[in-house]
Amino acid sequence: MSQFITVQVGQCGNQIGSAFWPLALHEYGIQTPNTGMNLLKTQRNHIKNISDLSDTFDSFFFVPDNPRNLCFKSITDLERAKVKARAILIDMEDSVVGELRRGPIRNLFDKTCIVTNYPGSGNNWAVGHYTHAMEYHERLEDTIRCSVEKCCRLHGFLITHSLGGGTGSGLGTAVLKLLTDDYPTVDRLVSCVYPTVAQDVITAPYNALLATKELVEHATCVFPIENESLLNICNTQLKQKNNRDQINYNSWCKPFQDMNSVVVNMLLHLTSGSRFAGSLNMDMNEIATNLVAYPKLHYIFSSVSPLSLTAPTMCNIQGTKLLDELFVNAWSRNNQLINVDPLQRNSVILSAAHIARGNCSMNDLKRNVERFRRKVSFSEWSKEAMKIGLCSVPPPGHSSSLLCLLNTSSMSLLFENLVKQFSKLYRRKAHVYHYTQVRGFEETHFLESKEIICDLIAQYAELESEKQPNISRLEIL
Ligand SMILES: Nc1nc2c(ncn2[C@@H]2O[C@H](COP(=O)(O)OP(=O)(O)OP(=O)(O)O)[C@@H](O)[C@H]2O)c(=O)[nH]1
Ligand SMILES: [Mg+2]
Repeated sequence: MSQFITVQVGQCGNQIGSAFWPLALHEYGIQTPNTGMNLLKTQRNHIKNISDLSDTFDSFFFVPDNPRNLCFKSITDLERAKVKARAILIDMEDSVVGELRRGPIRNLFDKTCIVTNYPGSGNNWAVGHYTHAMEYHERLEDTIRCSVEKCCRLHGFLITHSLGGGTGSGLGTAVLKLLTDDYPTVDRLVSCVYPTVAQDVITAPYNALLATKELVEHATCVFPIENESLLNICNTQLKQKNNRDQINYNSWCKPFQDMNSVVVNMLLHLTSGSRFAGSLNMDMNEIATNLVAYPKLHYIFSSVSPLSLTAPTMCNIQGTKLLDELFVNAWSRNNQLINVDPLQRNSVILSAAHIARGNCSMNDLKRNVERFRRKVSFSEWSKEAMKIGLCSVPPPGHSSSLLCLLNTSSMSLLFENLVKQFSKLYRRKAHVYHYTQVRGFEETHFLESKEIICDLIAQYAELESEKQPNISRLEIL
């Protein structure tokens, strides 16, 4: 089984990490205190079917001496065996990482894999990318090397961060560059949170634009997430629970814990085929090869079904109709982690993947994939470009689930909005001096970044213009 090292950077990256580790443990039937997740019995039943747990557990966790016949049921068992998460925690302020350090899973983190400072990067990409990256370069290199040395089948780095602030976006992309230089053959899989249009960080358009240029140049695959989409998901879930009157989340009142759980479920699903055995599993290395046709067009749309927030409730999906509904939901706007529309008239799909977990047969997958093919337009050369995966172990609390991944030209909208928000600020050179006074940063960085993103927009437009006319309609005529 492949191994992954998660690199969580900045407040958002570490808050996603705080949600990630309890849920990851839960996937292996291990309960963590104070998480409200009590579905161990059902999950243990699945785990019983996994022939070699030590192998699958090894993907996210380092077990010294890796004894045979592992039987971890609680955090205490893990502590006794000195198990450590394959995680690197980086933040230039200490609050979120400090909470993890004091929390119930504190002993899961190797102290040498924590890099913090005070008081942060002040929402300034340049401070994170130059000032902190220069100061911490050696320390970061050593920390990463120590984690890599504990892996024997390292497949990828899983990077989580936001692009709106200074540390996640600036230092996060400096770490990405470092990984490219030091480990060019190891995948760099990035899940990054794009800020909402109603900004909670005024300089977010600058930070997001500068970081996006780095992601385009250095990541293997990017799974962009928009806070606006996460908010919609949370509000829809609330509506379904009839709690609507009590709270209505908006850009100013964000339920980060719930929002982050949606991201974590996507990441756990994404890596499930590399962590659990199964003849129809889709490994992470297949994802990059199959979904990325051109190196820079590596932004991948994702949507998941069913959606679950902090505490999953057992949801047993059985029968063809309900399984088909799982697919319909995954294709609906309500379940998308990013607000672009792959079904819109002009957009083309360059490649697609459907990964199912749990109680879903090959026939179910094939039937639904055919339905999907009729709904969307593929580019002329990618009509058959549909990858499917089937992992036998479902996520905790569900009997089956689905992740839909698309490389779609509709991603262009994300970049167009980014350029629009950036230009609004940059036209008046507002806040620019904060960046130019940072050693290493040149004002030309802004326009270079914009140019690279505009080039992506042009590439997507070219692919859309190559779209073939609808042959079946012409034949009827
Ligand atoms: N989804 C999600 N978004 C978050 C979370 N925390 C912060 N954000 C968003 O991330 C952006 C701010 O980035 P942060 O991660 O707080 O900043 P940072 O990387 O710590 O950088 P500095 O604080 O400037 O050093 C804003 O758009 C926030 O709405 C979180 O836990 N989840
Ligand atoms: Mg911060």
